[in-house]
Amino acid sequence: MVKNVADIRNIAICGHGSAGKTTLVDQLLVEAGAVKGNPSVDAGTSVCDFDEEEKHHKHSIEAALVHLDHAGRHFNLLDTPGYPDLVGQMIGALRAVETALIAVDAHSGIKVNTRRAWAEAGRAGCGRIIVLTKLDTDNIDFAGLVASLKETFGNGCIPLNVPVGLGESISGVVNTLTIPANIDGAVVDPRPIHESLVESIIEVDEELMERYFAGEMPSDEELSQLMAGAVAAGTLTPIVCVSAKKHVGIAELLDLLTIAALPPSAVVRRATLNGDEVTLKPDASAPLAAQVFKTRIDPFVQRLSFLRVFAGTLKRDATVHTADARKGVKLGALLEVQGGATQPVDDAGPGEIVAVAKCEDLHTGTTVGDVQLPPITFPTPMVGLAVAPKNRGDEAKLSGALHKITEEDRTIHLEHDPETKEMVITGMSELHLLLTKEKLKRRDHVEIETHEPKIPYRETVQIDADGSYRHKKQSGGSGQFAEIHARIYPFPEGADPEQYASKTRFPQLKNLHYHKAANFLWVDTVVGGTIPGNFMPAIEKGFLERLKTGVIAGYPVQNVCVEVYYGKDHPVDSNETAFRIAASKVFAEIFKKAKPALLEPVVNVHINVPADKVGDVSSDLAGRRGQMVGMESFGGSMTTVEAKIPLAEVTTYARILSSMTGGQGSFTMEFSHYDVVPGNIQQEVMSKAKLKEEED
Ligand SMILES: Nc1nc2c(ncn2[C@@H]2O[C@H](COP(=O)(O)OP(=O)(O)O)[C@@H](O)[C@H]2O)c(=O)[nH]1
Ligand SMILES: [Mg+2]
Repeated sequence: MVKNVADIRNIAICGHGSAGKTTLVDQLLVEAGAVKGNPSVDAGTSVCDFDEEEKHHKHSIEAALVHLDHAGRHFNLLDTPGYPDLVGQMIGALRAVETALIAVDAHSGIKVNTRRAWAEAGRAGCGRIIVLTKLDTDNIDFAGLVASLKETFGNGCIPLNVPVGLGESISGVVNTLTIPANIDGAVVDPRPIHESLVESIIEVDEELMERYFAGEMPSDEELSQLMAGAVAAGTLTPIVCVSAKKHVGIAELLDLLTIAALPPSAVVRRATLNGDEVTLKPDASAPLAAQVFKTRIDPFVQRLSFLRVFAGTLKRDATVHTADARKGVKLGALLEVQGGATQPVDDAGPGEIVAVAKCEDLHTGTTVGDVQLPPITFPTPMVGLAVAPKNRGDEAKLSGALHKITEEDRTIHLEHDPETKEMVITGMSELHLLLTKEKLKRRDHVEIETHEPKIPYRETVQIDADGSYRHKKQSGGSGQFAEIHARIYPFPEGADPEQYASKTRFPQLKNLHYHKAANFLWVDTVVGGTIPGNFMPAIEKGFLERLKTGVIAGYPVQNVCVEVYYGKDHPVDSNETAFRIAASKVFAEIFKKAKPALLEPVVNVHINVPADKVGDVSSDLAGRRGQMVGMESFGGSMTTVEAKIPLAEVTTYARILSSMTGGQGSFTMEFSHYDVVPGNIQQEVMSKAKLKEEED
């Protein structure tokens, strides 16, 4: 039997690492009677951190799904890892829920990943609730914390309860919606909070607002009913207080989630059907629309695909339609998931989250049903490592294991470098790659060797140049002959190829060919058939080969335009191979003349550090060719420094930052743009490439 969609609440628990998210979820399960015993992250008995890697590291690595029932509601909770490098797990989880419960450690306050969670939740259209955790720890400035939350995330951030006692002496919480008679020991007065709470809630109901300003107080009942609407609209971001360790505020949090978390119908889900946009109805009898938001590959049950149903009903053993597979996909069993445990179910209706085992046709992002849900966009990883198995003969095993990992983690990319014949894995950071390496060893039993992170440089030109190449070969019977004259130009990023290749620039323009991925344009302005038109495809082939292998240091070429304007052929000896070779050679020839340069990726970094370390961090950044963009402080003792910096300078930044800040700093980075590498560094990269060539 499918569950009543109005009773379902799907919540992702997000926020910075070590904020106490997993401990909180464990305690919510205990409170609701969904699990027995007293699970603990530290003891390795957590319901959510059940994976071997997680037990080993004592923190979450993957998003974990659990469920509980409370006050007539069915809650699905997705506990996500808090490390910025593992943000892919959070992004997938947010697709499956309507509410993000953002954990903020009351002791250390807002951190980089708190803001990331806030932003990603907003992008996913989720309502946001903040939970202040670890209120039993020392040195907590409750009022200051609330003020900094308001400052950072807006005035809608209002406590739904306040602690009674702080630190060791915390003994409970006092509700600010229904204020009890006895408020002794509350760390701040709940009454003024009540007022702003009421005002933020009634903002979503005009009639109530009129009554309120006419002097009539809405009832607590009325306010409770509107609360989820206010969270959905963003006029209210409830702040709820807990100490999971002391099990304080847990029952109250469950009650508050019951009224403040969004039901599935509160988030409008759009999809496309045959190119038209449609709105999905969370109706069990509607056509099926579900999406895989996470894939887990388990040593025992093998592949588990986690699906969120948005419309219609998913049935066990059904054959379903997916956009990627041409034929129907047979599903097999449906599983209800409680951490590491699963239980078969017959069906899953709108709002529900289930897993499907061993279905190779389902991948993270796959839509199940006739419609197409928007893809889940994961950040592009930037830090690469060349990998090889430690034991010769493990190549196939390694390649299989790596494919599994890229299925599970969309922020790990895998490439074969055609140049070096190496396998390169790219991840979010050095730490992320290290976790991957450990997983390969422990789970898949393959040990790997890695080389220094590889920077994805690009080659380009900075001025125009002109040149020619004659390919001539006499071998036995027929020979080979082709001659090409060409010019090269820097082709700006974002330029429109049609506009660029105008008749004013190229009066004899016959044809243009544009390759978007490399931003490469080439034009044919040959007059009088000095190169017969039928060789043009071979010339293009030669260019494209050269584009991939580069000219000066073995990196792909981008942002150039080549004009082929003259040539010669031979009635017998000219053939496609000859023109292909000549094209590749003339390309290298003119490229070298055109002031070639290396381009390097530059990343945007947000670095969160204790305020007294800002000086150290910024002078270190300057030494790494970094450019400060700004600085922000959100109350508390932490400051966020924003900078642009070449990727090559930050491949091991996690380690550097940690030693500079005694482990208190954290950072996120994302790709910004490509920029020209300074001359001395270019020389270094080029001579390394040369050495490599000589070795081979
Ligand atoms: N003092 C205190 N410690 C806590 C509390 N909640 C969690 N912790 C500890 O903080 C550490 C990180 O907790 P965990 O739940 O794994 O955090 P997560 O990374 O946000 O999932 C563990 O050592 C927990 O025992 C709390 O309420 N009070
Ligand atoms: Mg955790």
